[in-house]
Amino acid sequence: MKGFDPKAFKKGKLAGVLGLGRSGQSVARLLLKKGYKVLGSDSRPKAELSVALKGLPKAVKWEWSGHSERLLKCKFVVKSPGIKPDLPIFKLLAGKGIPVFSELEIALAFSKAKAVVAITGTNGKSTTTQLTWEIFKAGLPRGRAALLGGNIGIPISTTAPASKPKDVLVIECSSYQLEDSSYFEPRASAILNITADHLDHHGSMAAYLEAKAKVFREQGPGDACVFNADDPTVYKMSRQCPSERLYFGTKGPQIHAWEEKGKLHFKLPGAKKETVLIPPKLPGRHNLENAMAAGLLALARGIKPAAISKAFKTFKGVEHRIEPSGTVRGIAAVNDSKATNVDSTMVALKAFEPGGKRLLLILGGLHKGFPYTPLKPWIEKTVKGILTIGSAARRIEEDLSGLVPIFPCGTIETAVDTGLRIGEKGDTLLLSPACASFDQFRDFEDRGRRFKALVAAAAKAK
Ligand code: UMA
Ligand code: ADP
Repeated sequence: MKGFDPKAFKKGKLAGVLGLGRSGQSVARLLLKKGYKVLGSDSRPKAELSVALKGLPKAVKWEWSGHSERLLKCKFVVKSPGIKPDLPIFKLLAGKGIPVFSELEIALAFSKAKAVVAITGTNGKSTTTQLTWEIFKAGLPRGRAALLGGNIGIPISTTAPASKPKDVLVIECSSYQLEDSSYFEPRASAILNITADHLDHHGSMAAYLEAKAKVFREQGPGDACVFNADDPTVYKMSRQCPSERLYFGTKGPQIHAWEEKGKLHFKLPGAKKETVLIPPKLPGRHNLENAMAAGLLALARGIKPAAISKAFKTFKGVEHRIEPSGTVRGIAAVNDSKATNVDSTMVALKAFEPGGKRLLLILGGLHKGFPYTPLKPWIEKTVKGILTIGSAARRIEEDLSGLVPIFPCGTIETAVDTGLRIGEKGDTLLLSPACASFDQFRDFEDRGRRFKALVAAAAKAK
């Protein structure tokens, strides 16, 4: 089936919504508005869910503490991205021939705007999506809007249905959302990088890669996909891409965006001249890559270089991504709470390499199953002390022992306190934990805000 077709499912029929988090609630509202009866289903207990669903229209019926066979009465079901695909309910639904769609597919089926720009990758999605959105906002002619949504935290089923036909949807796509989509055809897309992540959800690296590839699988002539040529996995994948391939990376004959002496150069296939732009003022090579990807997406859709340049100039980055968070007694605090895997922490350490060995690094949280040893060379170059927190602490201490002093702190409160106590003027206290946050915090945003609040309190108290 080519995605969700509203004509195939008449109004008044029962639609199931599996998972009533942000995307589930948003899509439930949308389906209700479009005339369907809606049955929501969530694994949380009744008491907790009642609070979470307070604002949901009464017409949306819901069940709690699991997904029952009531769902088999539905004509179709929408799956929330975080729900694992191997739950028994999916077998039962398949057995009855009840199709399961992603929230993304439902949102796009009811979107008037059909032009989609989609960004995926293991790291850098939110930063690149936000920057791309800002470029399109600056570059689209009057009367055409750029709308932001997806994994960035704004369900696309909230944004897309309000669009006008000539608007552009800029969507951050997670591997979960892509995996769940049977049909997705963005006009322009990007794969920023790929390293092992979320394998507990997808089951294997092959399944993770296949999910990511959906960002270009259904594209055709006139469409484009942007790839990181320096990432061997991404480059290999690009060979399967049926649309125009645009590459960013180290300067070379096949490269359409590269960095040279601090400036970004762009040259699309067939272009006579290079476009040379000053990148956003953000730390690290990774942010140059994000800017190259965003620039290529914009140029591929006909946005003028002046608009890209304007957005580059004003872009301040996204909260919780190597975010400067104040100074206490000459020690700079930096919040990189979004570094939820080893790879993104490595990227942060690389960004601090020019500063030498001045980092006090807070590591830890919920262990994701991968070793911390790949951090070793970067720790040796940039870190003077490690402060561990959370349930992953023991594993981190084992993996990284013998390099630099390690201070087991347990909580973020103790880590900030210790870091500021042992640090000297000119050092940086960096929260870049390489772990998920769920053992001690609601999510990475909660962790980042807590860190910033502790630093602010220490600054006040000094
Ligand atoms: N639930 C069930 N059954 C289960 C498991 C969960 O009913 O077996 C319920 C939970 O009780 C909860 C709901 O499902 O009520 C949660 O659904 P969800 O995990 O799909 O999360 P949402 O709140 O809908 O948020 C999702 C994205 N979350 C995930 O993919 C995990 C958000 O990305 C996204 O911003 C939002 O949709 C809007 O599009 C967050 C994320 O962590 C930021 N993404 C991952 C990442 O970036 O690494 C992929
Ligand atoms: P995502 O949405 O994919 O998680 P973010 O933009 O939120 O990406 O950044 C997540 C983490 O990865 C942050 O710690 C950030 O500093 C780091 N990061 C950002 N861009 C890149 C990149 N291109 N490559 C690797 N890491 C990156």
